[in-house]
Amino acid sequence: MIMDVNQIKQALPHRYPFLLVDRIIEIDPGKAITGIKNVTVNEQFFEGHFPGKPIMPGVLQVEALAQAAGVLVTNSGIDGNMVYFMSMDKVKFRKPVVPGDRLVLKVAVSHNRGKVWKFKGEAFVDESLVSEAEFTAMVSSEEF
Ligand code: BDE
Repeated sequence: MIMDVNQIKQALPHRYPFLLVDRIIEIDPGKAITGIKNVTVNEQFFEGHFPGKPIMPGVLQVEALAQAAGVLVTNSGIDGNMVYFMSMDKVKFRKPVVPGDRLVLKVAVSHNRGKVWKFKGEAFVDESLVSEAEFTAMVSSEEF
């Protein structure tokens, strides 16, 4: 394990019920990161999505990928930075994610020119790709 949840909370401002990364298991600083989100039956969103048919919202899977990207930026040797997500493209939700699934969040930097960073994110359960997205963030120490 590279980062536990307390270390992740030092890197990200997100908190319950919106912190969606439990653990970081691999980092290639400035290049790639692998995080884990353990999906439990007790997730607040399962109350409403959907009653009697718990499925993790795909938009929260891409949020989890974006959070993992945020941790990657904070581990890239530039400190005091904020990460502002600006766009997502080529988003695909391929399989339902259900209670008990272990989401493996893989994010790689695909472009980094100054403040503009682009990422490719893929979420897996076991060996299956369940969702994916490309997304862009502005990295800056200034307020947006
Ligand atoms: C979601 C994302 C990617 N691939 C498949 C799915 C999926 O199976 N969604 N299913 C939603 C769903 C919602 C309700 Br309400 C329902 O009664 C049932 Br039967 C469903 O499959």
